[in-house]
Amino acid sequence: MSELNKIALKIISNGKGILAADESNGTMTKRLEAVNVTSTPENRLLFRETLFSSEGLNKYIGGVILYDETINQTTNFGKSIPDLISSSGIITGIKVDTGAKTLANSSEEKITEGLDGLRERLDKYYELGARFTKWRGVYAISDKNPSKLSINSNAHALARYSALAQESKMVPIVEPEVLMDGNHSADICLSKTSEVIKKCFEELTLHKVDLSGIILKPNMILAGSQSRRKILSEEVAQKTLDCLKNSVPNEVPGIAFLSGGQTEIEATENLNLINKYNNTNFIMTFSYGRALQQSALKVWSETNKDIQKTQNIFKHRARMCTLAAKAKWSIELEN
Ligand code: 5MM
Repeated sequence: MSELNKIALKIISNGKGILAADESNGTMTKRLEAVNVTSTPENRLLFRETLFSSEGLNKYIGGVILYDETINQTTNFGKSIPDLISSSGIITGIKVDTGAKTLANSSEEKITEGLDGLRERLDKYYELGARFTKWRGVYAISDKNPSKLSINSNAHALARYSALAQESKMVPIVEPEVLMDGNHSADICLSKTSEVIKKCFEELTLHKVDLSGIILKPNMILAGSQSRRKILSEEVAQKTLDCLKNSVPNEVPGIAFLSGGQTEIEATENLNLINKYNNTNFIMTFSYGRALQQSALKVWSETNKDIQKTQNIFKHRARMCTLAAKAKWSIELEN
């Protein structure tokens, strides 16, 4: 078993998942302002520090993905954030892309940037304590998109990033996110997502990436958020499994889904059913941002930043997701 494979398994085994707390400052500002909190470095740190110091979090969370600002911050008790995370037995991860920019010659689409100087940045993050990394390619569905150009160029970037991350002894999370926005059907989402994931693995293979030392972070197969042809959770699970069975090589140890704008309960229920019907060798778990933090952020803002209440809500969500990753969740447990 390679070192990278061991790290990947440590992050996602036994129902554990990943907390995606890697919102860039722009996104975090939107999240904080939505609950009437001013987005300052201190407030961003305070909320995240509250989550990361929740007692017993390591029963549910195997890895936390940070943003560059956070990995360089020190808690109000004088501990560095990576030290706080590793002292509770959780592995520190870091988002290393620098964001999705307009793709030349396909102006409605995005290409994720961040390859220039990446090798040097990776070394710095390893020194700070990171042992896994994340890069997100983003694809929107419309009549003609995602185009071949965006599928090929984002897959190429994901592969070059992954090879560099592994060279620096860190596990790459490969995140090709086909967005929920739009009125497309679930079947269109299935065919586009399959095409995107297959191209990613073609490029990862070409770039000699060790597939046993990555984690795939895909979207689930859903109808577009403006579609009137919504499908039931059972179908979401079956279509998601069909997609992954046909597009992900067997060497990949695990798949950690993004929530992508689903509600907390939807993201939990769908993951539970995916695990109930899982007929693959892949570990199927979560790498949620909004579906782990939304209620906690609301309570934090409404209770004048009450640490205990915020941690209780957050740990409840993390526990529910862990139960879903073991196919042991039910709606009754929510109360
Ligand atoms: C946490 O949000 C990440 C994106 O942040 P920026 O857009 O600010 O760079 C995102 O990549 C996230 O990790 C995944 O999309 C999963 O988050 P959700 O909320 O979709 O589960």
